[in-house]
Amino acid sequence: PAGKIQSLTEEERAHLLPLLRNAQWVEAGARDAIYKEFLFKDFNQAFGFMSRVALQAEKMDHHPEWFNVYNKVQITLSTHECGGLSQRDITLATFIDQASLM
Ligand code: H2B
Repeated sequence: PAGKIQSLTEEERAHLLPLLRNAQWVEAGARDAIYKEFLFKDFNQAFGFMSRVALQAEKMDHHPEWFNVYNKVQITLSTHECGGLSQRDITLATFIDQASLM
């Protein structure tokens, strides 16, 4: 990947975090990260979702931290390279929300 990944600026956060909160993403406790829980009908639906996200994560070279039990998927997004939230997390969160509706 070309260039250093920058953490979101205060201005970007002020704009983006309310939009993410509207979509049920929350700031993840002590870390500069965002978190959301997804519930599906069953494991098959949950794993189909995870498969779509996994393919996109590989394309982006940006990967979720996630935990799955049956129909529940808990996801945390942050960028290791900048030690916090970057535009990549916002892009992946937007994809994940779309993928959860398919
Ligand atoms: N995923 C996330 N969420 N943050 C990163 O900083 C990151 C990643 N870096 N996936 C990538 C892979 C890096 O480790 C590899 C070597 O490109």
